[in-house]
Formats: sequence, C-alpha cells, structure tokens
Amino acid sequence: MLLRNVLLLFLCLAAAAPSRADDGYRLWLKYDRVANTAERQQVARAAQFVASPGSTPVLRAASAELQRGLSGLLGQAVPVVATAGSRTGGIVLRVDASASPALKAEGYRIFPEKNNLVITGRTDRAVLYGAFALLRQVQTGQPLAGLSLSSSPRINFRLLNHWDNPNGTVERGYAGSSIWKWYELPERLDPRYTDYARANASIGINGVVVNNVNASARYLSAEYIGKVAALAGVLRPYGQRVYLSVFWAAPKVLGGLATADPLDPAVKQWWAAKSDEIYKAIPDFGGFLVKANSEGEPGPQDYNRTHADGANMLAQALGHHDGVVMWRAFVYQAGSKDRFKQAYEEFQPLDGKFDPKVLVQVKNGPIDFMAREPFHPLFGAMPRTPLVLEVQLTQEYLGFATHLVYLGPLIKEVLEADTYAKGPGSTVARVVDGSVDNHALSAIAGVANIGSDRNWTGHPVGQANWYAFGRLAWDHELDPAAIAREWTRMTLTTEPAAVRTITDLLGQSRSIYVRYTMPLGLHHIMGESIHYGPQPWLAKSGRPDWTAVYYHKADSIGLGFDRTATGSNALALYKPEVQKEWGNAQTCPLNYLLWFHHVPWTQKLSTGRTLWNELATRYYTGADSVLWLQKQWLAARPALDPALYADVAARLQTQRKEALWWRDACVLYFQSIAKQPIPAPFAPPTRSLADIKQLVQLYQLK
Ligand code: GCW
Repeated sequence: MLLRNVLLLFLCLAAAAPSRADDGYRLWLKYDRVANTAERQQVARAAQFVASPGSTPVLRAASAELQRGLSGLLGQAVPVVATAGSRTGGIVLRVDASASPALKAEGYRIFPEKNNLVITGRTDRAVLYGAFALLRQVQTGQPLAGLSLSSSPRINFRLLNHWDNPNGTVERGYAGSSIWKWYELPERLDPRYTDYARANASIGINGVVVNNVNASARYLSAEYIGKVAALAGVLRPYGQRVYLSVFWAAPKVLGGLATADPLDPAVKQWWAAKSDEIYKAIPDFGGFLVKANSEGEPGPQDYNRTHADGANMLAQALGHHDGVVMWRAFVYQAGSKDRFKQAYEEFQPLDGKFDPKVLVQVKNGPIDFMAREPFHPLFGAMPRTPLVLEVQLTQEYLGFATHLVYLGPLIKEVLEADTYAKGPGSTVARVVDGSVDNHALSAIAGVANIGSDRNWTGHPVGQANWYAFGRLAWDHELDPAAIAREWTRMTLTTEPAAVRTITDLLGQSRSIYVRYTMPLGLHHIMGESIHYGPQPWLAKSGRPDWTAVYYHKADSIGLGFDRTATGSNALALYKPEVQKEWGNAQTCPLNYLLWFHHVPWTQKLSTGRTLWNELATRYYTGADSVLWLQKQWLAARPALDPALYADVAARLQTQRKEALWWRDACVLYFQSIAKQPIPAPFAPPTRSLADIKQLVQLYQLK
C-alpha cells in the first residue's frame, strides 16, 4: 500500500513537473502544441481525423505520423479511421495510380475535396511525403483550410552517405559514434533507427548508404548482409532503400580468389552471386557505392583496367536486379602537377563508356569539400554519364561540430553554378537532375553528419544541415534562407522576432566562416590530417598536395595558385564562358581569386585595398563577425530552451577563440612572407607566430 502511494505521488509530481529540457532528440519533428489558440482551432477543424486504407506499411507509417504529429500540435487525440465515409473535416490518404500525369512516382498533391483534405500520389511513398508536407504546413504556421499543394522531387535518388565503420567509429564524424549497432543487429533494432527513418522521410531522403566508402569487406558477408537486411526492414516503410559501399578486393578477402581483376570470369561470377545473395535478403536493395583507386583503396587500376571496366562489371553483376552503381570520381593519381585537374583527367575520357546502370559520383568541388570551391569541372563535361553531386554535411573542413556553419548557402551555390555545358542555364543542378543531358537516372548524396549523440549532430545547428540537404535534394529551386526559417520555426522557436534573428544568423554563418579561415579563394591550409584549425605553414606531408604551401603558393611577390594558361591551366577544363569569368585577375570574383591567380601582395583589388590589406581585413572582420553571431544568439535567448541556448552559446565561445587562432596564424604567417604591416585600424596580434604555431600544433600530437 505504502509503495503504491509513493508511486502515485511520484507519478503526480512527474506530471506536474515542467517538461524536460529540449535535448534535440526530436529534431524538427517536435510537434509541440501550437501556442496560438485561434491557429490551433483552425487546424483542429481541418484535421479531426485521418482516413487511411492502411493497406501498406508505408501508408501505415504515413497515417501514424499524421496522428502523432497532429495530436501533438493540437494537444488532443486525432483518430485514424479506415475510410472517411460521410465524415468531413479530416485528412484523407489516397494512392491513385492515375493521380496526375504531371506527378512523378514520389510526387504528392494535397487538395480540398468535400470539406476534407486529400493527400494523394501515384504511390504510397508519394502519400508519405505529402503527409510530412502537410505537417510542415502546420508546424510553420500556415493555414490548412483550402490547402492546395503539389510537389515532385527533381532528383530521383536522394541519399545520405554514412562514413560509418564496423567498429562503431565514424570517419570524419563529430557527433559521437555510429548510430548503427552492428553487434546488436539483426536481433535488436534500436528504436533510434525508426526515428532516423522518420527524419529522413520528412525531408524526402530515399536512400541510405550505411557504411564508409573506405569500406570493410565485412558488409558483403552473409553475416552482415543479414544485419543490413534488418536495417532495411526499418527503413523500408519510410521509403528508404539501403545501399552498400563495397571494398573492391572483397572477392579476394572474402571469396578466397587470387585476384579482383574486373575482367576475370571468376571475379565476375563472384560479384554476380553476391548480388543475388543480397537481393534475396533485401529485395529492394539500392546498389553499390565504390571508392576505388583513391587514397590507397584497391581498384581496377591495380590490374591495368579502367574505372569504367570496374563499374561496368559491377553493373552487370547486378543483372536484372533493380539497383545502380555509384562510382566515385574522388581520385587524384593522374599525371598532372595540379590536383585540381586529376579527377577530370581520369574520368572525362571515360564519358560514354559506362553501363547504363552506372552513375559517377563527383564532389562539389575539385579539391575536397573546402568551405568554398569552384564547382567541379566534371559537371558539364560528361554529357553521356549521369553524375551524382556529393556534398559533405559532416563539417570536416568547417569546424567539426564546434563552429556554427549553416550549409544551405554552400549547397545552393554549387547547385546554381552555371557550367554552360549546353549554353547558359546549364547549372550543376540541371546537370545533376538529368535535364541538361536527358538522363533518366539522377542522384545527389550528402555525407552524413549524424552520430550517436543525443541530439544526432553534435552541434544543434548541424541538424539544419541535414534538413537543408534533404529539402534541396528534393527541390533545388528552394531558397536556403526559406529553408533555414522553416527549420528554425520547427526546431527552435516559433517566436517571430527570434525566428528572424536566427534565420539571419544561419544565413551569414558560412560566409563568416570562410572569411576567418580561407578568404579570397585560399584553400586547403587547415591542420594536417585532422583538418581542424589553421596550418598555413605546412610544407611537408605524405604528398605535396597534402601540404598547405602547395595550395597558397605564398612568396615574396604574392599569393595564390595560378591556374590560368601561365600556370597549371586548370581553368581550361571549364567552358569558355566560365574561363572568361574567372580567368582575369582584374575581374575574377574575389571569392575565387586565389583559386585561379597568383596575385601580387601590393595589387589593388576591386575593394580599393591591396591584396595584403584585403586579406588582413577579412581575417580581422571575419573573426569579429563571430561576436555578431554571439550577439544574435543572445538576442534570441528569451525565445529558446535554456539548455539549448547554453549549448550553442558555449560552442560559439569556442568558435570565437578559434576564429582568433585562424586570424593570428594566417595573418602572422602570411605577413612573414609578404613583409607588410597590419593595416589600420587593426591591432597586430598580441601573440607571436611561434606561439600560435605551438598552440595549434598541439592538436597534431598523438
Ligand atoms: O575529404 C577526404 C577525407 C577522407 C575521406 C575522403 C573521401 C572517406 O579526409 O576522410 O575518406 O575525403 O571522400 O574519400
């Protein structure tokens, strides 16, 4: 009896206690009750029930999500019924194979009908996306009454690439360890997998490469295929297919063959049998992602075969199964002295030689996920090959999970870049979505920033990068500022002034990061191997193109990599219109200047300052802009959850400290070469170059 009373008392206290701090776990799917009563009542009138035939797992996931979301947003239970019958004032889910010829298989339409709102599409997946779109409508304070919406994805395969390893570590992951618990699979399915699948579905992601491109052969064993199949079972009702990164030499390691030569009949046979085995366990398996002959990974070149030989062999191994091969172009072994050109040299000549099931996956820029890169010259140069755009959401070169950097503008910048492949308007987005060259296959991949941290991404604002990637993958015409606003409102606060302040902060954050790290087109001057913090003085490494001096080429005359005809001529890889835009040091946009030109320290730029003064000014004002980020965040404080506020505020303090590292390291190092004074009104750093070197190199120690 006593025990029962104590328990009752405890339950009452628990119910009365204020809701627990926002730990970020619910992402943008919080579904907290709409605070504004009038707004809530309006939604309540339009969403009295959800009618769903529930005939497939995907439809059941859609109606369960609507029920969960609407019940939370309205603060009252919303029933799910099989059919609306004569009831009105509800939401009706309907798969209709003839829904609308304009809709793609995953495209949805929402429209009013007899006082109900119908969510329809040609497939159940379309209806699932429509359900999330409707919830987003409510979450962002849009009215439901008379709602009429229609949307189809522009790109077919919208994938997250996990760089997760079998031992639970994540390559370049900064949010804890892997979310996949390989040792528990397939028996135990962490409930987190379902929440992950819901989050992906809500932004239209439809495929997940579960393991690192530096792949372990393990995943192709029967044991691990069983584990992957268990994950596929969780993701399937949310419209996602699983894919695997494959280790090229698996036929040797796992199959006991003497070779992994793609033209060897036994090797072909091994892969074909392996594909059959995978499809038996995972009938909707998506296909293979391959990093071959890159950074020490084995590949077909080990046998004097080409990337096309390798990719085509895998495509044929997939046989009649409905899967694809995504072959990465991130290679840099070719003969030219400029790494910028090497992937192009290896891949461009192979255009037209790939099997129809092969896509070539290209990073957004020619070097490696820098904070700003010119678009990769392969975009627009391989018209007969569908190209996958790969962007990095995990912030390897962008301050890990410490610096606040919203990547919407970065992704949008590359999508909007004009390749001029088929005249003006041949943007990277249109190359990738297949519309420039009429490809039926199209794909985009984001290297995931997700880990086991309670809030998924380490930095709470990292969630916005996951979110923005999905939204832009679905529709590259969306505006990153609008996406930031949406995310903020769904995730952080609905208070209008705070939403504006945070949206503004997010919008500026990437250009601020560029300014205090690698302004004016500087690139690859970060810490060796860990890729954190500044190390512009780095002159020796495993390869010359892993050093910083290789890229900035600072000397007594000036700074920057001459990639015009007088230098490496990498510019010649682009169409004449692009060459014209970037080829002249006088007119090249300052953001790309040092990517393409070696500019004298004393040369006057369009800003009226000399190169040296402009460089110093950007480092100083960039580092000071972190103070502005802090001020904005503080201004939004009253509208934010206190724990979440404090988390980001603390990270911003670190960011400010490290922005000063960058400023001092780069200004002092380049000054030692340029021999120029720090321009007014800036005060010279109080520490010496030796001091800052010692400090940041601590991070290189084992
Ligand atoms: O950016 C580099 C990273 C490597 C990564 C590689 C790649 C997976 O430093 O960690 O390896 O790119 O994209 O293959």
